[in-house]
Parts: sequence; structure tokens; C-alpha cells
Amino acid sequence: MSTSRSFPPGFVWGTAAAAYQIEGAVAEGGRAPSIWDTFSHTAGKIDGGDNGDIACDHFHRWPTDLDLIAELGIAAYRFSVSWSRVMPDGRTVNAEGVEFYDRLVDGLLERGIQPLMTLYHWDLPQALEDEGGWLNRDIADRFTDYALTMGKVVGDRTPAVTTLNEPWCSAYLGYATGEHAPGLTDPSKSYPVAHHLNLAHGRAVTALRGVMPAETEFSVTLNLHQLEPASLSEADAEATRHADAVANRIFLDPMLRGRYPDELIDGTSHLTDWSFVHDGDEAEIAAPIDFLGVNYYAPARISADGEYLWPGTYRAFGAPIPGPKTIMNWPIRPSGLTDLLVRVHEEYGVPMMVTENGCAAPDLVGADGIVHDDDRIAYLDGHLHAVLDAMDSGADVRGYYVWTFMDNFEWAWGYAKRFGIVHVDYDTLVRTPKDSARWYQSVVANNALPSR
Ligand code: IFM
Repeated sequence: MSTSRSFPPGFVWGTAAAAYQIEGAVAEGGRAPSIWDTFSHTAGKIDGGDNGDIACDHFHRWPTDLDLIAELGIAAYRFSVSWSRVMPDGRTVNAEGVEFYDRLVDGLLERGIQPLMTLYHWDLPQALEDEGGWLNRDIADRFTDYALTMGKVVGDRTPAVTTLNEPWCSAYLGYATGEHAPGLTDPSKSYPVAHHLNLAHGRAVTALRGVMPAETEFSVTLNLHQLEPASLSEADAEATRHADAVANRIFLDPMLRGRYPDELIDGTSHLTDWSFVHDGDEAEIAAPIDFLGVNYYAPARISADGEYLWPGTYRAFGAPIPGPKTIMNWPIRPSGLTDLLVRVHEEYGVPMMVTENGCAAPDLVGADGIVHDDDRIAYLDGHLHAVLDAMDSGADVRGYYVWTFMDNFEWAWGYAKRFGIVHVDYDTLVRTPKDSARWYQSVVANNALPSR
């Protein structure tokens, strides 16, 4: 039997959530609709016709939610700010909205929990969408103003800030496949959207450094794709390199190297007009960050066969991978996380945090009222071993945030898919820790994984 494996002292143990997925209270405290309110209220967009109107009612229940995080001994909480609560029209500050996050940050610190504030987790104010949203270059300045508002209010108590969560989803799921808000299906728009997200990130980091304490750590969170070719053929290898440029390097390269990859701009992306990239933009995007947030759930397989799904990537993005899957039908492959972290370390040399990792599981409530989610425990255990493996290979990984604290609104899947380590009864909104929460509690307490 192997012995337990320890993490280094100071390793950050956290859990993560996002505003629209948990807050509810969409029409309270001066909040105005975001693109996700509009989208979720559009017939046919969300499984079961669900929406975030009530969600977990975290807006009202945050004190007891934070009590539970503290009781579990979780040292850090990654929350996101609802832009449309703070600036309902995208521009004008709503004091009530700002105060909510001011109290949340104080509540975290009072309980000894370290805040990691995400500024944008997909819920753009609808008023800004009406002006063109992420397609309108002006969005970079709107985002910077919003970031500065939050930085000035909570910056003195917020040691770490993430600008964007998973801009890939905003650009491609929002504009190419239409699975996410704003639900467009015009693939040519994904590239300018990705660029404006990148620009907003870099501009906001530079501006925030001017108003927040010098020791504040700045980051961005990317859902990097661990890609593998479907076969040994040169065509699949080439398709995989290309998909890597479109899915990963379109963010990594400008942010960490100050230049878009040649594969994107040499015409192979099927989008030859990159005039939306202005002189000086790439330098702005490359504003130095202190760590990269990496979200990982599953690897993806790329095949050159099949039609293009959108310019520059492939319908066969997601070619079948044999082996175990979660109930999302996502392959379970912890070694993919090791490979990804080592690759980013070797190619970009940036410190990293795993800012999301977790799984949806069937989560039946037992006769004792508890969810005995051994499948989730096995998933988390495997992926935490994978993080240690990456660190053994030299990757500088400083923390891990389990996705997610409690079951919540899982975007296009509504409430049908549960990712939480805490169960939420959506009739009563009662929260009950699952076995995985108790398992995580003990991992955090010991700073080590149990023996296998
Ligand atoms: O729930 C989402 C989260 O909002 C962003 N990353 C992936 C999670 C699971 O799908």
C-alpha cells in the first residue's frame, strides 16, 4: 500500500462558484438583467426551462454559506462578481450592488477565508450587449471601468483577482455554437470577441495595478484544452496543432508572449481579416500576471475528418474517447491534467492555480439524507494526485479550487447536473455536505491525500 502524499506548505485549498449560478435575487438590490437572464428566459435554451432567478439564493444566504465553507476548513473561496449588480446599465455604479460584495469580502475575511475575486464569469450586462457586447471594441474600456470600481472598493481586502473566467466559452460557445449567451451562431464573430476579451483582460490588469495594493496577485482563468490527435496520421496531428492554436494559444500566446500565434493569423484559421487587432493591442494584452488560473475537467480528441464546426476548428473536436466518463459524458483522465500543467509550465513558465476541477455525478440522496458520492471522491482524488505528479515534474502549481462548493445552475444544463460537494435541495434550498465535502475537509486539514 502506498503512503499518503503531501502538498507543500502554503498550498492554497479552495472552492469556487460564480454569481449567476448561485446568487438568484436577479431583480433585487438594483440589479438589472445580464445576457444570461435574457438567454435563460429564451425558450429552448436551457434544459428543463430552468433559469437563475432563484438559483441557490446565495444573495440572501451568503452568511450561512460562508459559515459552511469555514466549517469545512476550506481556506480560499473563488467567487465572481455580477457586473449587472454592480453596474446595472454597464456604466453607472449601483451602491447596493457594490455593498453586497463589500460585505461578502468582509464576511470571508472574518471567517479566515481568503477571497479570490473573479470579475467576469459570463454575465455581461444586457445593456452592454445591446451596444454590441464583446463585439464592440469599446467593451475593453467598459470592463476596465467596472474592474476599477471593484478594485477601489474591495481592493484593500482582496489579495487575488482574476479578470476573466474561461474566455473560450464566451467567444466560442457564445458566438459560434450558440450554446451559451448571447446565443449567436456566427463563427466569424468568435475571433474579434476573443480579441476584445483579451484586450479587456490586459487593460484591466494594468489599470488595477494602479489602484490596488502592490502585493495583489492578478490572474486570468483559462479552460485550457488538453488535446490529443484521434490517430497517428499527419492530418490528425496537424488538426490538433490547429485546434490548439484556436482553443488555447489564442489566449495563452498574447497574454503570456505578447503575440498571437502565426497559425491563427496566416490564413489557416479561415479568417484572414484580423484588422480588429490594432497596433499596440498585443502589448496591452501581455500585461504581466502573477499566476494563471487553469480549469480542467477532461481531455478532448481531435480528428481531421468531418466538417469544420466553426472557422479553424473541427466538428470532430470531441471525437469519442474510450473509457470511463462522468454523467456529462466527459472522459475521466486525471493524467490529462498532469500533462496540461507540465506543458504550460514548460512552454510559458508561469505559476499556476487549478481554479476549477470537479465532476457532475448522479448524487442520489441516501436513506440517511446524505449523498454518498464515492464517484466524485475518486475523481477528485485522481486529479489531486495528477496535480502532485505535475508538481513532481517541475510545474509551479500553487493551489486548487474544487468546482464547486454547492450544486447550482449549470448553464445550458440547468439544475439537472450537480457539480457541488454540498448538496442543495432545490425545493427547500437546504444545503447538506456530501461525502466528498467531508473527504475534501480531511484532505485540506492534513494538506495531504489519503493512502490509496
Ligand atoms: O459550471 C461551470 C463553470 O461555470 C465554468 N467551468 C465549467 C463548470 C462546469 O461545467
